[in-house]
Amino acid sequence: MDCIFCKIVAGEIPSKKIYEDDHVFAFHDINPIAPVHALVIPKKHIQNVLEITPDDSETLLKLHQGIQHVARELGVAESGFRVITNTNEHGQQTVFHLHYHVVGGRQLEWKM
Ligand code: D5M
Repeated sequence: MDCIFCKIVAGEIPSKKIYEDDHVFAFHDINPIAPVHALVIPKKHIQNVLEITPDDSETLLKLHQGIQHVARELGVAESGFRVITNTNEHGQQTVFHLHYHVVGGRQLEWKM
């Protein structure tokens, strides 16, 4: 499958890894929008939130535990951070492998 994030999980494309377990891979975004900008992804290829099924319940829990780990590891758990998953065209999704952006390290605003 020609998916850049599957290739990162497989180690075929280099990444700055933060965390990995049996279900989840986390790494620094190549184009950060804040001092902390990580991506937390399932190892399983899921296109986006619209494709999550009940079979993915364990993966979803592990993804959220991965987010917790990344937030603590990168020092933003106390100060706060934002979790974003862009979906399809209006959401400006560019990589069609489910991923959660973990963004923080500065005061964020809520403007679109
Ligand atoms: O976000 C896709 C995100 O993926 C975007 O912020 C850039 C990031 N990206 C793309 N390629 C790489 C590699 N090779 N390493 C790290 N980060 C990467 P979206 O929500 O789909 O717009």
